[in-house]
Amino acid sequence: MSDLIDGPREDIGALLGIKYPIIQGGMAWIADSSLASAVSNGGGLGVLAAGNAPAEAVRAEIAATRALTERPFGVNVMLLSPYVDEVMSMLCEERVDVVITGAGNPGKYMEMLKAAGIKAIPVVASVALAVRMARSGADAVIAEGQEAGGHIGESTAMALIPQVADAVSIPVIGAGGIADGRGIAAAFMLGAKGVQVGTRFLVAKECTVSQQYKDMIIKAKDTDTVTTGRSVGRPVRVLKNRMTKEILSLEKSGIDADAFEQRLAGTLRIAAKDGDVVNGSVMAGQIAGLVKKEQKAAAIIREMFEETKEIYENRSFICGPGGAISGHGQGSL
Ligand code: TUI
Repeated sequence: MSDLIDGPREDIGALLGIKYPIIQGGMAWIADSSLASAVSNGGGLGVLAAGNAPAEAVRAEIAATRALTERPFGVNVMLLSPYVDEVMSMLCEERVDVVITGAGNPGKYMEMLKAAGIKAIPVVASVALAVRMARSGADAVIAEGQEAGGHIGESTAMALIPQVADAVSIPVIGAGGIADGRGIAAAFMLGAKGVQVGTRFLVAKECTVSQQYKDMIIKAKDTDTVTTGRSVGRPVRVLKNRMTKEILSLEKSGIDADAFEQRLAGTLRIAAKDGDVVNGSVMAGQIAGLVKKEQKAAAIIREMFEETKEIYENRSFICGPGGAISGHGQGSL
């Protein structure tokens, strides 16, 4: 089969030096050299998570990834990290290919990233931030809907992606709720030129997250995620468990932001690394219910784009005889 649909691949493929227009979510405590190199070797853009790690720990992970792949990969910088300044300086020294930012406005780092020749791709949750980022030199933006796992904004992907696509002329990458070819095709239809996928890669064979975390994703159904932290302005989507029950009840009783952060500290690590998915934060997107098995990262990518291609080739938009049910291939109305 030919590789893909021409338009979307050309833009993001040329920009990032990848075959498939797919970026792996840079999930804190999870996205390491094993997962990132597997995704890059599979033709997508693998991404390391800097999370809350100090610069030297991230530098070591970059070296480990470079030993495992010759293809481009990125680093996700979580802007709430206490180490964000030193991590950004180190990334410029290392001249990584791509920096993706999340959970904030990376405006003050844009100039140094550009000067180091690094592609800067902020995650945005609003049109306003997308426009500001485009003006300050971002190479693309990731428009992430609140279907996503982890730290989220308010808008859904369905509403956010087309509005961001209309507002900026740089490429828009869709994210939030995408785990198969239907999600990719939908994001393209909304104006995205590529996608970012997190939850599906959590169950990649090369993903080193705890087996308990993977099993919880595989067993999840559509209604199994919940958003904690809305009351303190830090909304985070996670799978429901004993910990989220307690957190939500603390929020109902009016816990303040500092006490809330203290209660949550370390909970992602214990789920991701120690496998305690009862007391830990099992961050995952609403699409977890669609994710049913472990597969190699390269197989996930191939399968998703085979599905996308199939949808593109068989599209038709009219019901009834001569339309969607019997028609195929032409895409005409
Ligand atoms: O960053 C993420 N997702 C994350 S980071 C993370 S680590 C963490 N651990 C514990 C508590 C909190 C975080 C887990 N998941 N996604 C990217 C993302 N960024 N989604 C939404 C946003 C976003 C939201 C608002 C970006 C910018 C923004 O507004 C900034 C502004 O100033 O306008």
